[in-house]
Amino acid sequence: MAILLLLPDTKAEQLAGLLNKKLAGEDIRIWPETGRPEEIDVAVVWAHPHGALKNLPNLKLILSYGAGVDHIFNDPDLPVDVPICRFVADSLSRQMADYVSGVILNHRLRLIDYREHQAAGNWHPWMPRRGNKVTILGLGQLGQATARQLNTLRFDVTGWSRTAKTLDYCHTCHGQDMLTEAVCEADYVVCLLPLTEETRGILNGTLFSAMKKGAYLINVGRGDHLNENDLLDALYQGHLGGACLDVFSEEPLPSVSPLWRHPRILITPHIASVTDPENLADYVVQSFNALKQGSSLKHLVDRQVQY
Ligand code: NDP
Ligand code: OXD
Repeated sequence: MAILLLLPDTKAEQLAGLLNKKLAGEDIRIWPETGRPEEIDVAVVWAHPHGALKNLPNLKLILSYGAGVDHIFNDPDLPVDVPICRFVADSLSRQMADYVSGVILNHRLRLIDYREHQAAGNWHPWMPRRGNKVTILGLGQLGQATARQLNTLRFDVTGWSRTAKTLDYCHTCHGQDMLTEAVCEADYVVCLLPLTEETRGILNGTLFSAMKKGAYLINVGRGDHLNENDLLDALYQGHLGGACLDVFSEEPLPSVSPLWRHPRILITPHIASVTDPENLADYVVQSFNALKQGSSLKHLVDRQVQY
């Protein structure tokens, strides 16, 4: 059984080093040094070259290097019957909850505004912003961890999902019919949805009009959830108060993008929650062993709904 790593940058070498220790004696290969394609059973992928998986005739499992799997479904030649599993870890949930809480507290306390005042030597105290209602679009692994943390910080949290849920730390609603209701009273709207056919472009002018004047948007889902021009319009018209964006349709964000220079947009380079290679290696080992032993795989993706 061989594991093929199809990962960008230095991720493949790093993961191969860890797997060679944790799975001593197993056959770990780094794309494009595939060797005999029929020997590959497992592929660990992040934004892999399209078509690369279809040439692996005995592939039994595709593992995503991250929580999102939209990069896998983007491949028009994705093998149709190979199970896909995605990375789920406490470290990812914790980082995301910290990031979103940090952005909200930063905005609420106006820390960025004070930094500008500091540069001008301007002593000017403000009261913290009052709004404490947060709506999280997406109540999965990351959305729930974020909702739980914001609840402990005494925010009033609402979560929106595809299917109904009852949670003791946030109000819940679900389905397209309840989207307006979910966002209309929020001071902060956080997108923690997976990118699917249903969610692409969901952060658009219609949603922004349903949001309260002055509300703040945080997009940590995917760049293609957001219509950037609609966001710029909503900010220009003074309807939205500001936005924090961690993900973009094109990454790195091109230097010509007007988002870079907007005074009410905070940009971070897709770092809200980063895969820890050590945790990921443990997950690959666990999945590889489950496959070998014929036991059930964890964090299987439902191809019907694409997450
Ligand atoms: P999960 O699959 O655990 O949760 C997805 C949530 O979205 C679920 O609550 C699901 O509803 C909901 N959802 C899906 N489709 C719809 C829909 N059409 N309408 C309403 N709700 C919907 O994902 P994670 O929480 O693990 O991750 C979410 C996303 O975060 C990833 O897909 C990725 O894009 C992004 N991400 C970003 C990172 C960053 O650094 N910026 C890092 C990691 C992930 P239900 O519960 O009913 O199924
Ligand atoms: C992920 C990401 O999906 O880093 O894990 O965006």
